[in-house]
Amino acid sequence: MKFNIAVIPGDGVGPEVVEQAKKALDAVAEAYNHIFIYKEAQLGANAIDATGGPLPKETIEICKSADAILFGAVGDPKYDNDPSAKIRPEQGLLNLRRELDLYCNVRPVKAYDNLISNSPLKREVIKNSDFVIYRELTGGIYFGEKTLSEDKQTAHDVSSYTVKEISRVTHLAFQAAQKRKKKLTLVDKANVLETSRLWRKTVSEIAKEYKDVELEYLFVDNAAMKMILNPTHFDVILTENLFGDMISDVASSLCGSIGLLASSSIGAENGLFEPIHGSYSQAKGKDIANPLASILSAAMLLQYLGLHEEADAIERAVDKSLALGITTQDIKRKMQKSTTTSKVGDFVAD
Ligand code: GGG
Repeated sequence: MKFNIAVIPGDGVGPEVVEQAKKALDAVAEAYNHIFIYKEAQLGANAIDATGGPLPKETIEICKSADAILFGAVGDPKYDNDPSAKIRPEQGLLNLRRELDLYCNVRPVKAYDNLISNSPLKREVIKNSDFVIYRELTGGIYFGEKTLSEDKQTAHDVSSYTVKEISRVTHLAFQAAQKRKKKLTLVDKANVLETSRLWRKTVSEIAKEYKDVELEYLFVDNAAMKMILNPTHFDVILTENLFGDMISDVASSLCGSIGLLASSSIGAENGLFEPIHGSYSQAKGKDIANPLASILSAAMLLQYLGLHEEADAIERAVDKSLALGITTQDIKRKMQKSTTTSKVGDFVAD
C-alpha cells in the first residue's frame, strides 16, 4: 500500500530521532511491500528562523494532505531565557494541534522489565505497570486568553473547557478502557477548579453509556503520588491538557527514561505521532538522544494506518534492543556501554 507521510523534524534533537523513526518505517516498507512517501515541513524555532513564524502555511497544507504526520520536537532555550519574546516555537505545535483539531493525545506507559533497575523506584512497585494517559489536547489553559498588564505586574492565563470538548475525548478514553482492564481514572482538581467540576459532571454522565467500565476520580496531586507509589493502580487515565502534560513526565520515571515514551495526537481527520520529550537542545548534534520514543511513535503511526503487524514488528525490535542493551546513555545499565542514537536506529531497522 502507498501512504503520504508528513515529516516535521522540528528543533533540537528532533531531526536526529525522527531520522531513526524513518529508518524503521523504511525497513517496514521493504519487508511488507509498502510505499511511504515523505514530505518534510518546518515548525518551531527552525521555522521562525526561515519564515519569521513558528507554523508556516505550507506546513499546515502538507499535514492536511498527508495520511499521517511524524513529528520530532519543538523548543529552543534562547526563547526560554527571553521572557519578552513575542513569538515562541511551542506556539507552532499548539497551533498545528488546533488547526488540525488533534484533540486526543494518547500516551502509553509501561515499565520494561529489563529497565526496571534504571528507575529510581523499587522493582516490586513498578513491575507490571501498564497504563495509558488520554490527555485532552486542544483546550484548557494552554489555549485560553493570555494577558500581561501594561505595568507588567499582573499576568493571566485563562482555563476554559466546553462540554463538547470534554465529551469527545472522554468517549475515546472509555472505549480504550473497554478494550483494556475496564478502569478509567479521571484526574482533575475538582476541589478547587470550576473547569474540573465541569469535567466530573460531564464524565459521570457519559459513564452511564459505559457501565462495564469502573470510573474513579483522583485529584491531580494525589494521582501524581499514586503513580509513584502504586502505578499498577492505573489502567486508563483521562485528564485535561495541563495535568496530562505534567503527569506523563511523572509517568516517564517508571520507564527509566522519558526517551521511551511515544504518543499519538488524534483528531477526526488527522493523526500526529511524536515522542513526548521536548527538543533537548543540549544534546543536539551529539548523536546521544534516545530515539526509541520516536521509533515507537512511528509504530503508533502504523497502528493508525491499520498496519498492525508492521507496528508489532517495530515494537518487537525495540524490545530486543532493550533486552540486548543496545541503548543510549540515558538507559544504560551498570557495567554496560551505551551506543549512539543512529546505531540504536540501525539496530531496530535491521
Ligand atoms: N515532542 C514533544 C515536544 O516537542 N514537546 C515540547 C513542548 O513544549 N510541548 C508542549 C506540549 O506538548 O503541550
